[in-house]
Amino acid sequence: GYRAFTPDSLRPWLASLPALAARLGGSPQQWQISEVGDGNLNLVFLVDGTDGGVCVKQSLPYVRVVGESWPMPLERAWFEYQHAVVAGPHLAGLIPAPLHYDATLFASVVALLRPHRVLRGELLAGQRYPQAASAVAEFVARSAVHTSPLAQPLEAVAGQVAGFAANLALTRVTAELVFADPFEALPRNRWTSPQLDDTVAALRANAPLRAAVAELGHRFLTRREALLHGDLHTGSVMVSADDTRVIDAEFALYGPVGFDTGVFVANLLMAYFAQPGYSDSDAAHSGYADWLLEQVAVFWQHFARRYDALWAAHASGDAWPQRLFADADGQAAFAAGRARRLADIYQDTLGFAGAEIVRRITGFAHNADFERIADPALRARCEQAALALASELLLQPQAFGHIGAVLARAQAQADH
Ligand code: SR1
Ligand code: MG
Repeated sequence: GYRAFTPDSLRPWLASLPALAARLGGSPQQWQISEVGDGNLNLVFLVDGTDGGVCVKQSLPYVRVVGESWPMPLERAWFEYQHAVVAGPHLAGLIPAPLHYDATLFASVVALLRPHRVLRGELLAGQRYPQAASAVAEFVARSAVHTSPLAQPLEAVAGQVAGFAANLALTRVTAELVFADPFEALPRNRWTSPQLDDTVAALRANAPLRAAVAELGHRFLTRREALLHGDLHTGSVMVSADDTRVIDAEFALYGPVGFDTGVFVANLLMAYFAQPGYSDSDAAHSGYADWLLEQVAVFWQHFARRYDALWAAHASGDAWPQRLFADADGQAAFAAGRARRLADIYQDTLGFAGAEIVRRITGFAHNADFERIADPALRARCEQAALALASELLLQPQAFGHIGAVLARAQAQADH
């Protein structure tokens, strides 16, 4: 039956699996095992053997940071593994290789990423990873095309849509924490600076803003465009100097592509808005805030270019809908159709980014970017600037005709 691992109980379990034991090498007593889970939900063990390493992630039957009072079904580990099975073949070099899944222990094993570190921590430390934003964009673009009817037979997509629709517990978490809770007086909402009380009250009282979030929530739950990561924040990305991997796809679902792009854009923007809180760091004096903002454009432009190219590359296949454009005369119409679709994803990206910023500052699950700013007044100013941009993204996404307009507005709000 299920039991939560400890480093001591994990060792014999790994030793009983020949392929994993061989990968680790040496004797089990030589393996270095540490539990490093710092997310909201799970246990995460890093295991270094003499020859290689693995990472073991196991579901707990509750939300880790809350405890047993917030039960959470164990199956989320299965959906993360299924994401690697379904999307993994299209994501070579962008996710860790899946190695094993145990359906009784709700534990998955993937290749250990060394010397990678979590992108969020690296951005907090003022480090630059010039390839990270485009690698994450590549991850989203490949997922968006290859898991959708643009590249797959309808029958295959329908089976996957149905399979991931069962990832209900985590889909509900997102639906509630992003698209509902921040706008209600609930005990699990919090904001860390009393200076935000009036701002939060104004957000909650803003009827057009509530309507915009409700519309986005509806889209999140009803648009089955492609297989999403579902929680693509900067803590879901591991980086080294020359390699970037997306991890933690336990929230995977079929949904609107703009949700993944929006969440990542929001988290880059929040790293940017938090910068005044780190004004003593070396990075603050070397244009680091500007570099962070540039990464938003790098991310969006890479995504848009690759989504368009990957879709166009399937034009000669029999997947829907490009069959209509297969003849030479249809090429201009095909290109125009792709541009319209990208414009649609762009608008979604802005709205979902706004919703993600609001919930990370006023809801249950916060970001270290703001949380680590010790001075409450300074933290509140950073958060208020981010919330001001978020409101604009939610209320007037059509005012941001291109990604440069978002960057300009972010800079204006930060300088305000
Ligand atoms: C109860 S889980 C809270 C949050 O943690 C995850 O990383 C997701 O972002 C979720 O919304
Ligand atoms: Mg996670």
